[in-house]
Amino acid sequence: MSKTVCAYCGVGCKFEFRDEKLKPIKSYPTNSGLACAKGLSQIKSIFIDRCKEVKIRESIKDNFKTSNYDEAINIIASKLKKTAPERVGFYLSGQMLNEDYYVANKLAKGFIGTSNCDTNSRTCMASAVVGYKKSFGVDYVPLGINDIDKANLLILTGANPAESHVVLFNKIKKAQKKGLKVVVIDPRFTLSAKIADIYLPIKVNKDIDFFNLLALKLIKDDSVDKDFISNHTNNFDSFKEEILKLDGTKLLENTELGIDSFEKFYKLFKESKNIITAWTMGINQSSQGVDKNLAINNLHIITGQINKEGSGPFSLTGQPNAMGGREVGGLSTTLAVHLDFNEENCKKVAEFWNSENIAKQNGLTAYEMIEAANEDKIDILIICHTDPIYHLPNRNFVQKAISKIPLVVEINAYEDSETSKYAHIVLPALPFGQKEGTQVNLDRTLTRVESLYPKDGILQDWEIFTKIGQNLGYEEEFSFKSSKEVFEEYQKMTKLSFQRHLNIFETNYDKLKEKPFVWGKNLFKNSTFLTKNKKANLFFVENQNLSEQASKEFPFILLTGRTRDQWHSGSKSAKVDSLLKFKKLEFVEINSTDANKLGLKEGDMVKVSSKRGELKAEVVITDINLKTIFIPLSHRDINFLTDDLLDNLSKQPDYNHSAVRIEEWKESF
Ligand SMILES: Nc1nc2c(c(=O)[nH]1)N[C@H]1C(S)=C(S)[C@@H](COP(=O)(O)OP(=O)(O)OC[C@H]3O[C@@H](n4cnc5c(=O)[nH]c(N)nc54)[C@H](O)[C@@H]3O)O[C@H]1N2
Ligand SMILES: Nc1nc2c(c(=O)[nH]1)N[C@H]1C(S)=C(S)[C@@H](COP(=O)(O)OP(=O)(O)OC[C@H]3O[C@@H](n4cnc5c(=O)[nH]c(N)nc54)[C@H](O)[C@@H]3O)O[C@H]1N2
Ligand code: SF4
Ligand SMILES: [Mo]
Repeated sequence: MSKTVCAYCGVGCKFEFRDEKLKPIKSYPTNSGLACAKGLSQIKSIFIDRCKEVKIRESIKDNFKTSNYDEAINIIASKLKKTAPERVGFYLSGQMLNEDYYVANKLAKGFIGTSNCDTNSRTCMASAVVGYKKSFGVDYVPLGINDIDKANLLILTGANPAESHVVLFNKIKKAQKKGLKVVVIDPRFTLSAKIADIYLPIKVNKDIDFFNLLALKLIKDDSVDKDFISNHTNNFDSFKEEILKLDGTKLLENTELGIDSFEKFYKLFKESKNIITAWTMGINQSSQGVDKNLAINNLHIITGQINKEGSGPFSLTGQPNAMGGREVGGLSTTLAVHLDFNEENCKKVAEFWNSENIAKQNGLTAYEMIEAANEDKIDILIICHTDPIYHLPNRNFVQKAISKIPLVVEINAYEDSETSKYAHIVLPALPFGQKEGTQVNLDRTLTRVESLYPKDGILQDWEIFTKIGQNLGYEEEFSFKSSKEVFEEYQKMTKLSFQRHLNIFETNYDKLKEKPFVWGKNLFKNSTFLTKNKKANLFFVENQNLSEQASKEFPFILLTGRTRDQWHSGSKSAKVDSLLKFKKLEFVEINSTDANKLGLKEGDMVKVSSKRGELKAEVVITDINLKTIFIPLSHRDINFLTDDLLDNLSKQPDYNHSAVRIEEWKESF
C-alpha cells in the first residue's frame, strides 16, 4: 500500500492511500492519525485543471502554440548556451521535493554557473535562516513537535497555527488540557488567540520592543540563567549594558499593551520551567525580520531555554519542503548542503559535481532578480512550482519588470497561475499524487513521498531539469534515471556539510517509506553550538520602525495571511467545493469601531488602496486592532497593495505592514 506525505503545510502529516482515498495514519509527526480538510482534499484536486500541454510563444502578447518537451527544451538550452550566467535566474519553491530541488540547484549553480537561483522561501523563512545562523552558527531548528508535550509555556507570536498548521494546533490544544499554558501575541484576535490563556493584542511591528522589555525585566530581576550564560554565551556583558539603557515604560507604551496583561504574562514566564516561543510570518515578513528573530533567540539564550526537552526558539516552517530546500541549498545565498559561498566550499562542490563552471558568490535573491530584470539585466528566468507574479510584493512593479525578460519559462502542474500570463514557455509537471521523492517537515523529519497514480506522459520537475542539463551537453552529470538515484547522490553530498552535521547520508531511500529520519538529532548536545567558539551569540537589536507608516492619505496598516481551508493562490484548494464553505476568498477584516466611522457594515464591498495599487473586497467585521485591517492570501490581487521593502540581511519582503486606505466600493471606480 502506498504511503505519502501531505503536500500542503510544513507539519507533514502522513497518509495511506486506500480505496482511492487518503487516510491519515498514526505516524510521526503527531501520531494523532489526524489531517485537516485541506490535506484530505488533495486527492480531489490531483486531476482538476491540470496543465497538460507544453506551450510556446514568441511574445507574451501572442497566443500560445502547443509544443512538446523536446522542442521546448531545445529552445531553452540553445538560449542558455548563448547567455552569460549572471543574466540567468532560477526561481524555485519550498514545495518542490528534495530531488527536484537538488537537480535544479546542481544545474544552476554547478553547471550553468549562476547563483541567481533562489526560492519562494525567501519570502517565507529567510529571516529565520539568517537569525539561526547568526545566533547559533547554523540553520537548525533546535527542537521538534513533540517538545510541545514537555513544555509548560508556549508563546505564539506572529503565527496563527489554528489556520496554518492545523494538526500541530490540535496537538497544542491537547497539551493545554494537560497543563501547557498558551500565550498568543497578534494584532488580530485569531482562531489561535481563542484558546490563549493570555492574549496580547500587540501593536503591529512592535515585537522587538516587547522582547527587549522582557529581556530588560529579566536582567533587572536577576532572573537570567547565569550558568548557561557563562558557559555557553558570547557578548552577554555588552548585551546587558545596551538592554539596561532602554526605558521599560517607553517600550511597553510602544507595544500598546496594558501593564496588567504584560505583568500577568511576565509572572507566567518566570514561573514556567520549559518555554517554547514559536513564530511564523508575523515575525519573518518584515523589514526587521532578522532582528525580530534575534530578539526571540536572545531571550532563549539568556534564560537557557534551549537544548532541553520542551524548550527552544521554534520557527514554524510554512511550506511542505521549505526545510529540505534550505538543506539542499536552494537559496541564492547558499551553494549546496548548508555550504556558504567561499573558496574552500566552491572547490569541494566543484570536485563533487565534477564541474568547472561552478558559481562562486552569493546570487540575487528572489526580489532582487525582479529588480535586476527591471534594469534589463536578466535574459532568462526559469520558474518552478511557484507563482511569483501572484506572491511577490508591489505587483504592478513586478509585472512591469518581468515583462522585460526575453525568456520566461514556467514549470507548473496546474493551469491558470498569474505567472503563466508572463511566460513564453510553459512546461507541465507531475503533481503530488503522481510524483515521488522525499521532503522534510518543519522539525527536520525527512519522509518519503510515494506516487499514488501512475505517470501519464508528464515529467516530474527534476526530470525537466535533467533534460535541460543533458541538452546542454552534461549527459553524464545529468544521467539520473529515478528519484532514488537523485536522492542517493544528494545523500553523498551531505557528507560535505561542515562537521557532516547534515547526516542525511545515514538513512536509506527504501527505508524512508516506513520510517522517517530526523537529521541532526542532538546537534547542539551539551549546548555546543556551531559558531566559531561553540557558544551562542547575543545580538542587541532595537526597533528602528523602518516599515511603511500610516498617514493621513493611507491611515490603515494592512496585514496579510492565511485562512484554514485555502492554500495560497488556490491553484488546487479553490477548486474543491467543500473547501469554499468556511471563508470567502476575497474579504477584508476590519474592527467595528473603524467600520462604523467609515459607515461600513458586514458584507459591504470596499476598495482598498495603497500608493502602489488597489483591490476590491468584502467587509468582515472582526476583533482586530484599531486602524489595522487583514486581507487573506486567497485574494489573488493581494500584492497589488503590498510594500516591497526588504529586510536588509535576509532580503525577505515586509508583506505585513503596508499603509492603505479603505473606502466604500463605487461602480465608477
Ligand atoms: N491553510 C493554510 N495553511 C498554510 C498556508 C496556506 O496558504 N494556507 N501556507 C503555509 C505557509 S507557506 C506559511 S509561510 C505558513 C504561515 O503561517 P502563519 O504565519 O501562521 O500564517 P499567517 O496567516 O501569515 O499568520 C501570520 C500572523 O501574524 C500576525 N501578524 C502580522 N503582523 C504582526 C506583527 O507585527 N506582530 C505579531 N506578533 N503578529 C503579526 C497576523 O495577524 C497573522 O495572524 O502557513 C503555512 N500553512
Ligand atoms: N501578501 C503576501 N504575500 C505573500 C505572503 C504573505 O503572507 N502575504 N507569503 C509568502 C509566502 S510565505 C509564500 S510561501 C509564498 C507562496 O506563494 P506561491 O508559491 O506563489 O503560492 P502557490 O499558490 O502555493 O504556488 C505554487 C504553484 O505551484 C504549482 N504546482 C503545484 N504542484 C506542482 C508541482 O508538483 N510541480 C510544479 N512545477 N508546480 C506545481 C501550483 O499550481 C501553483 O501555481 O507567498 C508569499 N507571498
Ligand atoms: S495540517 Fe498541514 S500537513 Fe497536516 S493535513 Fe493539514 S495541511 Fe497537510
Ligand atoms: Mo511560506
